[in-house]
Parts: sequence; structure tokens; C-alpha cells
Amino acid sequence: MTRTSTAPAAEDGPAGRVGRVRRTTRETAVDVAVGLDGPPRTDISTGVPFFDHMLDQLGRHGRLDLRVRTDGDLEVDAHHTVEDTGIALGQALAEALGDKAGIERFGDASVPIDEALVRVAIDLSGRPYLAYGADTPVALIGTYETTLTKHFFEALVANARITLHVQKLAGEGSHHIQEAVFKAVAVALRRAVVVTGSGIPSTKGTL
Ligand SMILES: [Mn+2]
Repeated sequence: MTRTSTAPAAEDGPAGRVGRVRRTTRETAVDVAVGLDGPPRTDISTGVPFFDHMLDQLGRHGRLDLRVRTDGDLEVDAHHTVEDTGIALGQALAEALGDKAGIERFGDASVPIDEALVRVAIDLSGRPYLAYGADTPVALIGTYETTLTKHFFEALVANARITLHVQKLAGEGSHHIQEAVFKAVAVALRRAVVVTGSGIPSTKGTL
């Protein structure tokens, strides 16, 4: 079956450093627009309610202009929808970051939600690497499989070409743990993309 694109994610596109990716396969049609310089707003629709909730947290706490429209084969399960959204968002982030001139490059954040505490460190390094240690006590939140979150970040990291460490330091509630992951990634990313200088922040001269 061929997927048809839904309405474009961004009629009035984001300003400043922006990336937009439209990606259609036999399994999904994804339209992602991301702006690193605001204005902060989110418009998310993937057909997977818990995933929408998490992407909304990513956008809000990252102070991103984030639009996501994914029309996926949910009749199979949410796997392709989550993974392909991660691929497109990673590509859009890479596009928005451009040559990375002047950015802070590194960012970290520790985010608690009640009993849950998650620490995240990011390097906008040009090299994809994910270290993910945030397992959850239960495998399902609603109909969302919590292992999909790691798949999402694998896809995002590979396509944005960033190094991402995610560590759960404490947590009992699976919803809290997963939400703390997305919020911590958001805050760490916000800190890493900030423009504080002018040159490329690498002794190699490129990132
Ligand atoms: Mn929540």
C-alpha cells in the first residue's frame, strides 16, 4: 500500500535555523518541520497518543517549533510510525543545525518527575552513538510499547548524527520514567544548540 501525505506540517514555516523532511515509504508518510530558534510551539499528530504526548514534551521543553505529521501502518503496530518519525526528525535536526557554527555543542540535563530521575548528555558531534539505560518496569503504557522509545532515539541519533547518553537514575512509574527521558533530552538539546560563539566548536574545524 502506498501512503499518502496528510496536510503539510508547516504552512507558516519556522524561522531561523530550520529543517523540514518529508519521507514516504510503503509503511509510513512522515512530514516533520523543526525550528531551533522558535517561536516555541508544537503541533504533533502520529496516531499514537502516548508518543504524541512524548513528542509534545520534547518540543515544549526543547523550546522548539516542532510540527510532526505521521500517517503510519498502525494496523500492524506502532513500530514503523515511531521509527520513521525518529528518522525524519533526526534528518530535520541535522538540516536545522547546518554547519553548527557557534553552537554550544554539548548539553546535559537531569530531569526528575516525582520519584523518577533521568540524566541525559548530548554531543552534537557528527558521530552517531546511543547509550540507552532507561528500562521501565512495565512493557506497555496504554498500547505503547516502552521499548519503542529506544528505537526512536536510535533512529534519531543515527540520522541527526549526534552522541546521546540516557541514564535512568531512579524511577518506578513507567510513564514517569519515559516522560523524564523525553524532557531531559529536550533540555539537553536546548542547551547544546544554543549559539554562544562564532566558529565551529571542534579542533577538527568541522562537525
Ligand atoms: Mn505525562
